[in-house]
Amino acid sequence: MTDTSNDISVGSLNDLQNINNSQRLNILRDAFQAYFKREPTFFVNVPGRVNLIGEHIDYCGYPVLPMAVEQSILLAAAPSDDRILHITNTNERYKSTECAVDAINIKVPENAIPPEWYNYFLCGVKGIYDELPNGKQCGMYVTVSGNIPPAAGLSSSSALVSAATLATSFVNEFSLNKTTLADISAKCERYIGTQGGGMDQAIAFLAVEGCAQYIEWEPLTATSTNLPSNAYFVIANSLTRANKAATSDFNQRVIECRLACRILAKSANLPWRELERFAMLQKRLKCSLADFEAFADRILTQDLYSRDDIIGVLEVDENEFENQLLTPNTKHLEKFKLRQRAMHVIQEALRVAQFREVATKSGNVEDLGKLMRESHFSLNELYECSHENLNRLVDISDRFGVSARLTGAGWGGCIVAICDSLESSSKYINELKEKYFKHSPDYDESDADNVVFVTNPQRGAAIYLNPQ
Ligand code: ADP
Ligand code: NG1
Repeated sequence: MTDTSNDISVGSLNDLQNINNSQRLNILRDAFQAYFKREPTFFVNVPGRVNLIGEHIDYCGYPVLPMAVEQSILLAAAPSDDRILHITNTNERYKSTECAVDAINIKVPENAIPPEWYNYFLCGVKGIYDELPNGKQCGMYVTVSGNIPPAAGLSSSSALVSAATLATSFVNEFSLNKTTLADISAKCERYIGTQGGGMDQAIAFLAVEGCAQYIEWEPLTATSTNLPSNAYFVIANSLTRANKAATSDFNQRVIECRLACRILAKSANLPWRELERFAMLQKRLKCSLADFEAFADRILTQDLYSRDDIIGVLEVDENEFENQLLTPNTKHLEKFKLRQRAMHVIQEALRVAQFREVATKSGNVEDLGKLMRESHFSLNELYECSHENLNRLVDISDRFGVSARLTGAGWGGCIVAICDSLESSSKYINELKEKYFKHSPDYDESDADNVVFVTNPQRGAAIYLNPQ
């Protein structure tokens, strides 16, 4: 079933049984009934995603190419008339909580401690409440069941935020289309502290079964992109977790890109305070990506910029620098790598364009693999967001003749690899098991299919009604 309309699809429980294993659905339903002593009135399913190429460029305004994966956040819900959010999880590692609708307080993490899981849910709720007139917010009973590996670059957090946004809009009878929900979900996930670009929430809502999506910004659009029929994408989880909200690594990269962009804009005599995304600046300069790269290469000459260097170039005072140009969790930074980050972003944007061209024209898997390999190299060297375990997985793949790259934010998490047949993908998976997973203390063979697997593009978020 393809769903290309901008309206959220509302299906039946039968439809949901077809896309989810019934055991998972039964466990969720039983958990909801046992906890709340009532039936859920509806379910929401939101997929995780794998980004094929275009890493760390969404927040710079450049297009990306993700697809939705089979793993999802599935939740059961019903409206409550006590104006309280009752939030539970089928996994007992995630503690239950309650929160009055007018007392939502999202806890932004400090000192490398990841936020409690329900803060992501509350981000989504708040995102919708912000749009509703005061006093109109309805409460909800919710039980969440997730099987996207958390903190692994497959976007478990955004699937959770997006599921909360969708469930909250539904119980409040506040009908929104997919692009609006994706925009709201991207904005409200920033309440957790990370300055993401919107790719995860966009694919969560706009994914179409059977194809990847070419996602562009301002305005948000998703164009279905067919992948070569002999291309098989394998995801392998390094089993190294990286919670993005617990450290300043992610926001540091966002800030470095914004500062680099502002310095380029100032050097071009443009109103640099209005220009924080490379793509906006490139548009203002009316130049090609290749010319923009040459411009950045000419202006951003230092390997390392100090605070004083940047303050001097931008002619701002310490106060404006710290309070307008940094985020709360990047105020401590002393050194910035502007040149390297800019080069990665512009070159990665070029690779996305080339990947899309190859995918839709010649369909040559080897050429696609080469671009993925270059992407990983750049993420490791210029963007410094890889991890030794991701590099090991990519090296093992390379030696086996398979191209792979880290996917998602990095610093741990998953790689995505491209194989040219189903047979070669299963040989490759065996190779990874032999050379990597069997040596990993965190590998549980009984869970192998969730750790290293072939993935196919799935549909986006949907609501499923439970007949009463
Ligand atoms: P990812 O790359 O998976 O999006 P993040 O670090 O951004 O990684 O977010 C991971 C966090 O999302 C987890 O630490 C947890 O708080 C939350 N999360 C993910 N999956 C679930 C789930 N099934 N139930 C509850 N919370 C979840
Ligand atoms: P993950 O891997 O889900 O943390 C993050 C950002 C994306 C994008 C990628 C890197 C969030 C919610 N997501 O993804 O917007 O920038 O990193 O390409 O911040």
